[in-house]
Amino acid sequence: MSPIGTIKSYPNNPRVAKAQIAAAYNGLEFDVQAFDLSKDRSPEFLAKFPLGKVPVFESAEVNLAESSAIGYYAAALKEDSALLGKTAVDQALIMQWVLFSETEINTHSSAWLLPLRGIWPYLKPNVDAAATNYKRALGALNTVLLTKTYLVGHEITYADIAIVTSLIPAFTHVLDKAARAEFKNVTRYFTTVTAKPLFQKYLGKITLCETPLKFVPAKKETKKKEAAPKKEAAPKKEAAPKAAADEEEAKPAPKPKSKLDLLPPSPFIMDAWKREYSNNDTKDAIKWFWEHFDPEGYSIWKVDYKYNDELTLTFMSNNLIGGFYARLERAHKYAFGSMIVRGENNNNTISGYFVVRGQEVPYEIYDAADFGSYNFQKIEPSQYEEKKDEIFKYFAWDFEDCVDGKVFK
Ligand SMILES: N[C@@H](CCC(=O)N[C@@H](CS)C(=O)NCC(=O)O)C(=O)O
Repeated sequence: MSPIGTIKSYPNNPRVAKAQIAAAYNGLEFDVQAFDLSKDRSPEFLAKFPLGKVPVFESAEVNLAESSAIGYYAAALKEDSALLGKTAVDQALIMQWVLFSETEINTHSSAWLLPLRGIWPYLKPNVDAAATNYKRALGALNTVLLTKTYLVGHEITYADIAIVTSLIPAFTHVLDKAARAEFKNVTRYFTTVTAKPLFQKYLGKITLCETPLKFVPAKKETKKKEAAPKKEAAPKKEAAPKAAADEEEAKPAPKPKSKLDLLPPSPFIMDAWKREYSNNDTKDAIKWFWEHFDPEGYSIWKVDYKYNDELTLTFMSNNLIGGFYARLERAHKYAFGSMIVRGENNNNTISGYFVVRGQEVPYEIYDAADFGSYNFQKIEPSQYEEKKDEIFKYFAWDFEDCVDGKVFK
């Protein structure tokens, strides 16, 4: 079967999945082409699609923007498609839910989640209002779904495809178990519909949110310290950490005493390592590291971002690292980390290594709002030898595909 036309978008966009699922229910498919918002918005593209947003659809017959219209087109291509309802009542109800998915779900979902993900600026009253509005919509949906398996009639329609795909960002990033219990009819509906083969085919495995994303404002001092070295400027060129904070900076709030201060003293001095790393070539610094490292007083962790498949532009991925570090204010004394962005726009990952005081991920790290988005895997001393080369490469940003990164000191 030849595709009905081409959709352009960045990868893993639920708005694209919406159109693909609608097409698949009618035995149709799209050709999907990767689109890089940072460089593909050519004058020709903007002449066809003046809003300049994706997804867009192109075919010999029509050019369309707005994902709901693209999905609708695929649903309407088959005469009498069950997706669009047989009666005027069902057709109107389906339109009601498609509009609801855009105005009451997608709009509030973006305003709630994009600031938490570091993609939009964070303004607390706006984010709080978006969360409230979103939950109001979810509450209404929950009431309707008390007595229904599907939104219109007794089988899947385009209403379900539009609503379920619009729910994905919140179900994966902020609606944890407790929140899902509040909206249990919506949760049952979401899990039932996403388990259907054609949904699974285009949505892949959906991991429901365990720890909701939270925002903790960056402190002035942290922002200054986190200034990232460019790829060309090796991390070692950064200034050594200062012993005392600048007088001009705001005084941090009194810090709670850390359990880590009660650990037996360690011969490995974190500040000495940071100075060594900052002032020397990483090849030399790493020798110092292994000569002085104390595996009883400290531990080493491989860190991977959990949602690498959702990353888009590499500069945004690097901003996420900055956002994570900004929330580790209390960990500076006890941790060192180097996290890098590897790959290219729309196909990149965030990963790195952390060295931390003690044998567990300490409170100073796991309490950070973004901690839930990262997987921390401990490297046992028996694995050090085998991992030495990789650890060096992460500290030195010495990977062919390394595009950017940030060092936590
Ligand atoms: N209602 C539109 C929303 C499209 C949209 O917001 N696209 C975003 C990416 S998900 C975009 O292209 N943003 C780029 C920009 O705002 O310039 C749809 O469903 O297609």
